Amino acid sequence: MARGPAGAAAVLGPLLWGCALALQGGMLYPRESPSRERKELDGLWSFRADFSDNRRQGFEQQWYRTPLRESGPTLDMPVPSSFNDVGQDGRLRGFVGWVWYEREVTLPQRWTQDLGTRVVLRIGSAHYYAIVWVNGVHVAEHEGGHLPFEADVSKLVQSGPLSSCRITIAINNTLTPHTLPPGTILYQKDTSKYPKGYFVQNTHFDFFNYAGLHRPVLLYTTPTIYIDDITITTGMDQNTGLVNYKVFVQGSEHFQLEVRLLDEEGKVVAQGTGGQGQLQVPSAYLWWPYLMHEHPAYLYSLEVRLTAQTAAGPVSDFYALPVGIRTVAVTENQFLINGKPFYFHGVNKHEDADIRGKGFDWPLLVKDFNLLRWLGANSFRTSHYPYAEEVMQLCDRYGIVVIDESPGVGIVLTQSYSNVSLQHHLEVMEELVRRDKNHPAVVMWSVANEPASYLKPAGYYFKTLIAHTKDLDPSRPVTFVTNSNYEADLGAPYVDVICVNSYYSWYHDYGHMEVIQLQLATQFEKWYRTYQKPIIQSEYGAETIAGFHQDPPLMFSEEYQKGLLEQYHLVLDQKRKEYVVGELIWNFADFMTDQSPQRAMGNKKGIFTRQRQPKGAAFLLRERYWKLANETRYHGSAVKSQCVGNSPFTF
Ligand code: GCB
Repeated sequence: MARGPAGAAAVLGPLLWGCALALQGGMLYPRESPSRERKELDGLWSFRADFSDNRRQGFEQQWYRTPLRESGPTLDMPVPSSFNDVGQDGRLRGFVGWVWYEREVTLPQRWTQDLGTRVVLRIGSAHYYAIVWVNGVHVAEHEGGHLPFEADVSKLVQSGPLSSCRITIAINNTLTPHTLPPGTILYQKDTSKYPKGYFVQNTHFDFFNYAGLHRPVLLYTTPTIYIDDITITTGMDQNTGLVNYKVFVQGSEHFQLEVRLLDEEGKVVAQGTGGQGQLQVPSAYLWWPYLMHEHPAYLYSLEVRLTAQTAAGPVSDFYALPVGIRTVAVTENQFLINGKPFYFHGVNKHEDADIRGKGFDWPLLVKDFNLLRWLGANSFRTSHYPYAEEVMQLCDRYGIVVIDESPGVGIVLTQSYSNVSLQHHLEVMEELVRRDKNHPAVVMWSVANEPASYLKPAGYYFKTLIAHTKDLDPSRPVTFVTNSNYEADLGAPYVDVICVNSYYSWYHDYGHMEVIQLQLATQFEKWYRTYQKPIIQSEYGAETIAGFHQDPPLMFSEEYQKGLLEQYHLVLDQKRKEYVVGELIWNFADFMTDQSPQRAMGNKKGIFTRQRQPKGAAFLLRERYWKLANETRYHGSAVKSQCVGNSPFTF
């Protein structure tokens, strides 16, 4: 990578606050600007699943070489969407192996003829392993189903007379002990019971392994000398907001950079030059969580302008990044945002809905945020993998605080603690931090959910993983979510906040709500006594079939869900006065899982149905969350009186 004139420390290179990353380049969200264009490729793609016995026919016959329709029959497949639930072929729903997507794109003439234009293909997420060709030429490979990746395709689209290009993406959803999440393929060899070659995919997590192109695919342009990445951290000095920036440039060593910070009215409040610096904003408006302040989620805009001289003439690139000024800190018994105690009253979610599976969908997303705000939820955890970038953007805009979780769910096999697995997990954290580091809504990283953290190698694994994550981003606390016993947990010594899941009177002592208070209080006391760290009840809940009623309550009825929640709340109300800093219900909505005798068409612990209709518990939680909001709201003086943010989401 090149270095700019602003000084070696200033810019460039895969360095984020001093820790060597394996990753090359940035992953800025593609935004339109005077120097950048976008072309969305959502819609219908051609599709074929490779049902051959070894699932490799597509490679043997090189399906990427010619249009997919020439190598066999194709289906219409919507993008973004999971492929599993859109068809009528039962074999496709549970398909394991390679599927092939293809799309022909017509490009604007300037993109194919102007050699000063860089054309980039960006895939928001392809679950799980993806190989990409453009016009039959291999351009990218990516492992991991929840984070974006890109390929510079300029040379390919600018090399011939064609004004169109053919994009082929092969995706494999197989999970192995070394993928994240891990899984195993079980071959059944007993031919008296199973047909020849029979295998199934086993996983150790509780959601359906939907697959396909789950998030937007697009082409975008930049100039050939371009802003590759920006890293922001923020702070406060009395009333002055501090915005530390680093800008990373690619394509030349000779350029100038100007940065300007604009408030919500478009007024410039600070400016600077060079690839690194600190902007000072007198009387800054802080980014506050929803319901913590009258004007939550105040966002400035950091405008970065790059100019360079080339033999062909001047080049400029322009990128605008939303910036929220806020601080995060953790004490022995508090979680602080802008120096004030913050109590998480929120949910755990899934990216999950009828038909589209994990496919990104704007109406669904906006509905979910409207429900969160109705509920009085101020936060959620991205259980159990990173969510779409557009979700994180809405969190920034609405003030919904996020615990950003990696796909490290179901790490229970010894093999999944090997060096190969750890290396991949480290890389995933690098990709996640690179993508989400600038979101003010993200206040903590979660490296995993319910790993077998009592296994011997777990101590080294989590020590390394958490240390690396802190090196990548010293500005945020790090956790992982545990369900193990406080004294057996080998990862807990390394986390900043204890996040603990428990299901009293559901998976244990089922039907006996009378034990909840005692068991929950004991849980909190033991964890706190051992570690003296703030605790979040990161999951609790009960399976509930909407419309099942039983009084006195029985399991699976709406009354039982409410009753169980109420028992938890009694203890949470005591312990939040001491060191409990949050409660996240499991789950926001019902969601699809693998088929099993324990699951009736998926997990039904939602307080909303999968179609986002409330169960009785949603009203109970709504009353509680609004009460908590009114109790914990910050009635600050200085900052409050200066805030003029125009966010409509006041209360
Ligand atoms: C858990 C898991 C979550 C499951 C949930 C349940 O502890 O973290 O993924 O869905 O329990 O309902 O069993």
